[in-house]
Amino acid sequence: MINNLITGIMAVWSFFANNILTQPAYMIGFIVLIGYLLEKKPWYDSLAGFLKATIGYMILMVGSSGLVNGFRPILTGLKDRFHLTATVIDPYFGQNAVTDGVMKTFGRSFGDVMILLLIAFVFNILLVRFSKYTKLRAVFTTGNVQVQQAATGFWILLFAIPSLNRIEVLLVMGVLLGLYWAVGSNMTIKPVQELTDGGGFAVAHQQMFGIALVAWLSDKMKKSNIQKGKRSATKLEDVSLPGFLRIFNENMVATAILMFLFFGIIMLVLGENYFHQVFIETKGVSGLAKGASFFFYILTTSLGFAVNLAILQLGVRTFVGELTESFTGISDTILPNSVPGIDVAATFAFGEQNAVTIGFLFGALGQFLAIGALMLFHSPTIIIAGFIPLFFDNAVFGVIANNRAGAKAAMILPFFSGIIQVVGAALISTWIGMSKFGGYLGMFDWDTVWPGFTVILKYLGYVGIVVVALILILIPQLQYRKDPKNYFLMVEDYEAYKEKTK
Ligand code: ASC
Repeated sequence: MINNLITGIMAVWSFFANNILTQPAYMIGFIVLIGYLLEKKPWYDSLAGFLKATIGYMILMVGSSGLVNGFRPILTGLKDRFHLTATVIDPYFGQNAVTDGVMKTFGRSFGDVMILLLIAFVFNILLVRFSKYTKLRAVFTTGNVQVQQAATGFWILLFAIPSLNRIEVLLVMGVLLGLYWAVGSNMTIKPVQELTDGGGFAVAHQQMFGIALVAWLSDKMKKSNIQKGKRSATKLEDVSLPGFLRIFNENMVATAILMFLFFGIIMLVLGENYFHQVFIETKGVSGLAKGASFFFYILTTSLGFAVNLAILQLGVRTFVGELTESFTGISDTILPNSVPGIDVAATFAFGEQNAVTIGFLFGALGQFLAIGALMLFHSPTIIIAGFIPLFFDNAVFGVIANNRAGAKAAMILPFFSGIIQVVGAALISTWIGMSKFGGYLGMFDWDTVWPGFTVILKYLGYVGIVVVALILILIPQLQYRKDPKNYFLMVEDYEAYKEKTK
């Protein structure tokens, strides 16, 4: 009887997880639908909202996967072209490395992802349901990255405390991940609300502590500028370029020129022949056909960056309004004082567009310097820059830094982030033994915060689990204590919040 019940629950959950949770477009669509139904909107308006939100999110994914599919092969091409044994930092490579290596390394297989997601997701919702005590205000809805994080978290836990049995691993990881999702996305609320002028969402992705850190450092930079008697720092949008450089003020033009230079150089280094080879290997799906112009191939590829960015932003504009409006249905009833946490790419439609490009390029500069240093010092693990950490982490850091402290911060902070990503990923992936399997998740929090947790778990064992959980539980309490009066107002009514904190 009980067994049947559990099987039934798991079947329903698997259906939900496979078709909705890990397909964030539907996840966001259904959140909008439920929100409108709770607001008692007519069914046809609710349906329209569901469709608009789902389609908008799908458009966002077209842009974001267009970027990833177009530019990931160019970066990983460096590995093939120069026959390097290297670890690629990319969430999908990281997930494959777990699938491939976890049996060989620990004699375990990772078959319980869905159960782990269930525990973590439900725990996240409960933490927000009891926001009065937990001070947590955001629900993580980005299912595609939840799976990647669950896989890497599974590896980290087995590495740190190998004596845990199957059920214990699931429970411990479920609680720690659920806490990380709730606490991390909660930390992004203030910078994201300020960036979007009350957009009513948080970031639920892989650089949430990074966003909070960048916001904090930007504010420090701004303050020290003001103390030094300078006016507040110039934002990218206010930089007035002289003469012909004016064309860089136009975001599409700036992106096109900068990406042409950036990817043009890398593609020249890879060489025309390399792309002919790709053409043959992929049976013409990508790469350069014999006889076609290499110059125009480079141009088309580079312009594709601006194209995909524009698509991505259109997607965000399509769904964000629906999400903001409908979510009050949820935050007025079942989850008071809450916002949805969504894909980081949503932030790229706000603030200064050139900050996206600047963040990416300065992150790349930092990463390439750090990779050069790894080679110079004969590091046992060489890292290959993956497009996803390079772009999605550093672009949001650029946007947030520019929004709070201006152009200089939008260059300096992503630059250091690039260095940290490479060094952090090299250290952690070597230590826990993932580098051997060719990939590591490599996003900012997983190069900084999670390595820190790994040290605690490895050296304190069971006590370490409690310590990590306590650290996470404490963070929102400290945030709350800094401004108890406005802490919840910031998500309940942003206009009123602005009035009161002016
Ligand atoms: C990730 C990941 C992706 C992208 C995408 C960005 O971490 O796994 O597919 O970033 O979410 O829009």
